[in-house]
Amino acid sequence: MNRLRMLTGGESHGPKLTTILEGLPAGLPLNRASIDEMLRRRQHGFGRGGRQRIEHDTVEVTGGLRNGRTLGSPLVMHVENRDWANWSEVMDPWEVDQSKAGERSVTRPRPGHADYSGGVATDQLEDQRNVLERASARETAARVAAGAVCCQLLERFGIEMRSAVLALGSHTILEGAPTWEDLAGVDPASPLVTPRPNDEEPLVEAVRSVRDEGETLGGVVGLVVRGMPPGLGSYVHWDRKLDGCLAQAITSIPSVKAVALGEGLEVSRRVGSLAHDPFILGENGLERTSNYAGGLEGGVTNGSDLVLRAFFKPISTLRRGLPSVDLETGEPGNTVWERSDVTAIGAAPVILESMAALILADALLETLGGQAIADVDTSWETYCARVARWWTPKQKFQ
Ligand code: EPS
Repeated sequence: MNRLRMLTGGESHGPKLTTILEGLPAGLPLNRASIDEMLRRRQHGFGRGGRQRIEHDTVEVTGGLRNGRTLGSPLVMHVENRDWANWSEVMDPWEVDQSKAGERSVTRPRPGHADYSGGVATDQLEDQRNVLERASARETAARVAAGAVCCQLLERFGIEMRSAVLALGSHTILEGAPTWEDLAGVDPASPLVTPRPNDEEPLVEAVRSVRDEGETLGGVVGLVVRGMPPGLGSYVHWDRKLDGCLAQAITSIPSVKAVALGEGLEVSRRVGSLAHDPFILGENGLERTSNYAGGLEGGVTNGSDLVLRAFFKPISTLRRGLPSVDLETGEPGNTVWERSDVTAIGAAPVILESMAALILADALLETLGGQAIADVDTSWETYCARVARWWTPKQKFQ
């Protein structure tokens, strides 16, 4: 990212998670309820573990904001870990209660988690809790706080998002890349946040059945962004191409093992004439008869809806355990289960929105420049005027 920087800190069972988001223009009004609403959506979903009954994630801001407007200084946000109260003796930053630490220590790495690989990297294999506390997907709460802020910046310029669970395990609700209209029916309060809330019962049943077997499930999540102007990103350098930046941000979400841009998976099996999006001159300027590219060509937005899918592996903490080796004794043994989600797929749509919003807000600010929101607004008007012959914004900002 060239304009924004996001850093998160904190462990899953530490006192709190912290996000620092730097590079926002000064004077941007922020709505606290919208941030809390996205944090609430991240806690949602049928199949989540007991932790979500303990936590009530809300944002606390300690820097970079005054009277509801950004100051241009780093925005510092926190999300409290209520579960800290149950872990303070073994997670104390200065002095861990050694009589209790042993029963919480982890010596058999869970396949699929960072326990082994992260333990090797940081020489912490003797107690992999030192790794898993940070590698836990709880960290996504800190990302969602930043993503929610970025969404508010994008909304100012008429850029909106829709996201949903498209598949859970082998149950597919929506095949292929979603369109904006496909995701119109999403009810964020439905058990599994699919585009067809009335058809979710078999999915709920699937979660119940794998839960009874001590198993876990992953799935596919789709995102459509409407209102992105053409010309954001760059075709010039590999590390500035927007498709590459989005793919990096999205594959960094815990459990994501693949990402598809537009109909990237499907077009790989077609001939060229059925894989690209013809231009036509329509009523609203330059239009396309399809959107296989998912709004990105050459690493640059093309004015079509931005479409992507993320593929989540099943949660790697299984109640039934997975074969492992105790690295202290060298003895084989199954992984230990404490508590975990059967599936966290219900949380995935808002996490996907958040990471995409971060990258897209960065791209927008890079193109528009400006340290004051008034200058960003002026630059937006100039930009829209320049591309007006080809593209019209969905809505004008106030
Ligand atoms: C999570 C909190 C964690 C896990 C889950 C996500 O809490 P705990 O470890 O206390 O149960 O439920 O983390 C993982 C899925 C993972 O693989 O680490 C949360 O708040 O999202």
